[in-house]
Amino acid sequence: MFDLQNTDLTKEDLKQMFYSMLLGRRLDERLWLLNRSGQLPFVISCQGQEATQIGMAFALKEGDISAPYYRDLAFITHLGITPLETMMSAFAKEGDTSSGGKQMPSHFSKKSLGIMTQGSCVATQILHAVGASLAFKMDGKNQVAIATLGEGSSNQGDFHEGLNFAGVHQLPFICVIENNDYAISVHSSLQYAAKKLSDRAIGYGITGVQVDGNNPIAVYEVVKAARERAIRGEGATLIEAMTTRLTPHSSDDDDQYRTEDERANNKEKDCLLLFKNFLITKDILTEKLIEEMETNIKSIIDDATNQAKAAKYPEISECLTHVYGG
Ligand SMILES: Cc1ncc(C[n+]2csc(CCOP(=O)(O)OP(=O)(O)O)c2C)c(N)n1
Ligand SMILES: [Mg+2]
Repeated sequence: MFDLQNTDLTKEDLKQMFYSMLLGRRLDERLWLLNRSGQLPFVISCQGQEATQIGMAFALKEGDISAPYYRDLAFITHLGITPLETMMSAFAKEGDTSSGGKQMPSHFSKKSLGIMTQGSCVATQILHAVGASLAFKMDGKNQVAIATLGEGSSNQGDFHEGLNFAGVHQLPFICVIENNDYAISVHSSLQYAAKKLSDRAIGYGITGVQVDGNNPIAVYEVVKAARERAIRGEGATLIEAMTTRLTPHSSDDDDQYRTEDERANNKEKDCLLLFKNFLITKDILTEKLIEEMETNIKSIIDDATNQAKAAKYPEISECLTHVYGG
């Protein structure tokens, strides 16, 4: 399933890809441990979607704008939101760079990294990112805006409006659907009747591509090609990455709507294990190197956890800063 012939990724890049996927996974796992031991109120996971997220992160360039969704922990960590900042957000501490400890966790944003602020209503980020791509076009900048969302969210009106507008104006915009087959408990067979969501691109007059979301190299290649088309003035791309959600929807979901068999089969589709085995077969990774990565990552996550636990909560007087109400 992995193809090294048609990629410009070097062995070092592939190692770095694996490291970023591993960091995302271990950080996510730590958040669950903290939740299950009663220390954190809420977790929503990237587990199973790291290959898609790191593939697309590798294809972006400095100055691009991204509007991620709540599952994109591996993506935003690779872009530069640190594990410490993630922990500050999870513990609702003042040092949370997304909201100063006020927003729910996983509403990622950081201005200096071009990561737009996001709301909780799914698919609204499409409109924001399309707006950013319009600004890039008007300013004559060689940059793209990228938005991600789940397949369930792609049935919202905002998705249609955003992609239609991007198609009409040939904007440098990339939309990545992380299709994990579920919208909370609702299976994709009850979400849409289309064979492929990427086919919706035809209706917007843009390019549509479906890709194996368990393969970071393939995702990198399609996002890189989409970026190059956008920079050449050839408009937007809709990418549908087929992934697997390895956890329940969130820490408040018990996942009982999936059978034991389905959950067991999902483990065989774990992108981290598939990529690891491939890189070992190709002598790009060794068990020793993976051990070193694990040790390094554990120490980064331990430090982030301890520092965030010890950090200050925001002042009560800050409660309504940047909060708007009708
Ligand atoms: C407009 C809107 N409707 C409903 C919700 C509640 N909600 C949050 S996540 C979610 C499921 C989204 O599923 P999908 O888009 O497939 O993303 P996934 O969680 O599977 O990655 C829903 C219904 C919401 N946040 N916003
Ligand atoms: Mg989904």
